[in-house]
Amino acid sequence: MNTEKGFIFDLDGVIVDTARFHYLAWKKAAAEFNFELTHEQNEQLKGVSRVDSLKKILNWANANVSKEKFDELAANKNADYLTYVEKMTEADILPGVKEILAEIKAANYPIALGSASKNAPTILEKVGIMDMFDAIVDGNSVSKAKPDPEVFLIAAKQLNVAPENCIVFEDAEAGIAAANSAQMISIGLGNEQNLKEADYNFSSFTEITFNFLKQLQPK
Ligand code: B16
Ligand code: MG
Repeated sequence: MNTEKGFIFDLDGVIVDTARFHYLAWKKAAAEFNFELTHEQNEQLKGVSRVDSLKKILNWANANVSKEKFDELAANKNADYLTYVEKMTEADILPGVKEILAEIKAANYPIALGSASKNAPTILEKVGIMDMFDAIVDGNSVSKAKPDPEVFLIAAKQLNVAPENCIVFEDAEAGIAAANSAQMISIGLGNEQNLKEADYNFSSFTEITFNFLKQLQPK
């Protein structure tokens, strides 16, 4: 393995577009306490853990629920979300992702997943790219959510690559903040306006060449 560099991929919004499924499922959950979740609010839930997402929604709704109801809302939301995940296939992988993963792998650099999602392994299996990853660090293995750098630091450790030599792909502001505070090279994917703190910005993997990634140096 060439540990001069390591590559860490976020999942939702980077490898697959599951934000729309989260939105549909949260919308249904919020309707239970008569709150209409907007698209703009959903944007703020990107990269945020399930529990913290529900806390934010309840806060926006000015709603208070018991611990039991909170757990029930979160469980129902996840069950609903999984009905969408169940239908995912390889075709749901975002453009350019498989190509870049293959090039990184062919050059023998290690690859990790660094996601807030507890459903990450299920999703990677569904879309058929689990075997591309040397390490999976997800919502099941971290105690501190992004923007804390924990998820990416654990990933770097598992890849046996120094944090400053890791390159992180992220679509969320909290994820870019986490990568920067881990001293890693951050690449923002998607709306540049929301990801101003990223070291580099691209709208999609189809714009990123392997040569560009290969020449990146620690900041
Ligand atoms: P789950 P990422 C994040 O994944 C999503 O962006 C966020 O919207 C979601 O609430 C979170 O995972 C938790 O997901 O309910 O599946 O555990 O972008 O960090 O890959
Ligand atoms: Mg994301």
